[in-house]
Amino acid sequence: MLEYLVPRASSYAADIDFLFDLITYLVGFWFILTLGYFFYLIFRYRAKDGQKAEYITGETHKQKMAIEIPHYLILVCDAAIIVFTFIVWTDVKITQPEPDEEIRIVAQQWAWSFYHAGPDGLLGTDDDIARVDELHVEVGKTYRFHLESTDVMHSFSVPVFRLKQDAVPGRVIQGWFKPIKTGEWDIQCAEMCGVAHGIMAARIFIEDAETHTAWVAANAPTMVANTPIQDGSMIASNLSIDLQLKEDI
Ligand SMILES: [Cu+2]
Repeated sequence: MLEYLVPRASSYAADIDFLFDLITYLVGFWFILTLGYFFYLIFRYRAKDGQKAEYITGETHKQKMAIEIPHYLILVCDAAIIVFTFIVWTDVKITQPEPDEEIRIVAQQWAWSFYHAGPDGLLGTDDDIARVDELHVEVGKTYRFHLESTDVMHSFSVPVFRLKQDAVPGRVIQGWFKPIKTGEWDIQCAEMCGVAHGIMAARIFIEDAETHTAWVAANAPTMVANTPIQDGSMIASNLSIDLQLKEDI
């Protein structure tokens, strides 16, 4: 159902959806069972002609068991959720697979700057392609991103990836994703970051190898600044910025 509402476009999207499903089914099962039992008891022990509604103290062995057995079963369900969450968390957030390419993402009030590696496939070189609110990636490649913020806390959210990562001023946070489906999708800021937070959106373009290579070739900067910019207000580390970004801003 989640896939029907929001497609899965990353290698780990199905794992995240599995956790949502697991929690929904387990909580839903106990919710229906508990309320069903609750209303059954209300009906069963209600007041009738010549008989008062029964008051149960819950002190007999049988009554205690009716509480304790479901209690322990729910703890088992909790443990299952924790185990599966730990496995998925380790895969998505702890393990950092060897990337095919790297991307630098800079959040600011209220836009996203994306620095693509360019034709040489290396980030931080003169042929990097910088774009505002536009991220281009190739399907099937593993990407490591370096996420920064220049002002307040933001959150890099790509719903089709089931990816959400806070951007924290003063830190460079690494993460990864592997797109598995071509298309054009939303990127959102998922952290209240000021008056224009609601319109801090961008687009991700997941392209096949041919389209992506053509995009890189067509957009690689011809004139670049040779000296890394040291201005800490916009660029937190010593990566170069091309002229295209200045035009875009
Ligand atoms: Cu934001």
